[in-house]
Amino acid sequence: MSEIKNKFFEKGFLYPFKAMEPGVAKNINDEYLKFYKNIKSESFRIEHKTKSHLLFKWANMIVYNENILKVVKEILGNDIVAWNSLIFLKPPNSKKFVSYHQDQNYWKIKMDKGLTVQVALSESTLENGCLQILPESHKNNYLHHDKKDTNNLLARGQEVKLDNLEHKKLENIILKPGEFCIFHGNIVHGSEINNSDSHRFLFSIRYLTPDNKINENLYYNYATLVSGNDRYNFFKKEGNLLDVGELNSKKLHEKLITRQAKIYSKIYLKNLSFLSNLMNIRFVRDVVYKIRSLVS
Ligand SMILES: O=C(O)CCC(=O)C(=O)O
Ligand SMILES: [Fe+2]
Repeated sequence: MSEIKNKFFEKGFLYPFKAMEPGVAKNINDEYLKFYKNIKSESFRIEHKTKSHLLFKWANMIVYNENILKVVKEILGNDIVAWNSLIFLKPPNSKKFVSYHQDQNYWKIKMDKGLTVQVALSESTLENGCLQILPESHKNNYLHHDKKDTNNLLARGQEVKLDNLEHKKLENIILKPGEFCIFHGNIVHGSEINNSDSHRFLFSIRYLTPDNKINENLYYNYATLVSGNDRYNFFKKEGNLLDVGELNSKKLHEKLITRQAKIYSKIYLKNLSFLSNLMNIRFVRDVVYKIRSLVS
């Protein structure tokens, strides 16, 4: 086993690696914040943060980034799909946080066959609520509760309760713009609020091996093949945004996100779950998202 792979499976995460020059990250950050401030639609403000590689050239470029894929290949092998990509944005001095959780609990993927790469597009510091990871926690399965809080960046609000000792063991993943961290699909992680005067902008990519079968009752099973071959064809393939064109890619995004919103509204809206059949109407999603965020 390679040194990197050994360390990764021992600790459950590794960092920092360099994806791009700080200046490139800074440009993406500045362009994105301009775009973000101009979003008028409540639903789009939420929906563009999931499967973002189907919408933005910068996000598409990052999922194919050679420096990132080089590290991911060491761990997952040569055949890799990017199944999801997510923007985790915390506005300056906001109460937004991420409850401590394990990701793959919900995806139902194979153990050791999926990981997240989280790229810092802004500084990621203690003050602005950087990612925190509980070392070696990927070796155990923790019980999750629902933490319903509108400030939780996780749509479902899933949470693992950590004791004092576990809290002390949390490692702060401090990154400079352009750097990234990789973490195991089963590791406990989360983050605190942003106490700084700037946005905290992190971008997470879920890389999986193509032999995974995603939990289709809960998620989309579309993915982008970013390296090698897919001999299984469990995932429907997304075309590269640059090849299929922005309009087609945006249409696919809308289709997948609408289905996702329908699924989540059935589960999480309880008394209002009748709205799930209307979630293909943007106005309905605008209203529903005001009540509860339903996608990431
Ligand atoms: O950005 C954060 O603070 C949390 C990110 C996260 O939960 C994830 O990428 O799975
Ligand atoms: Fe997560």
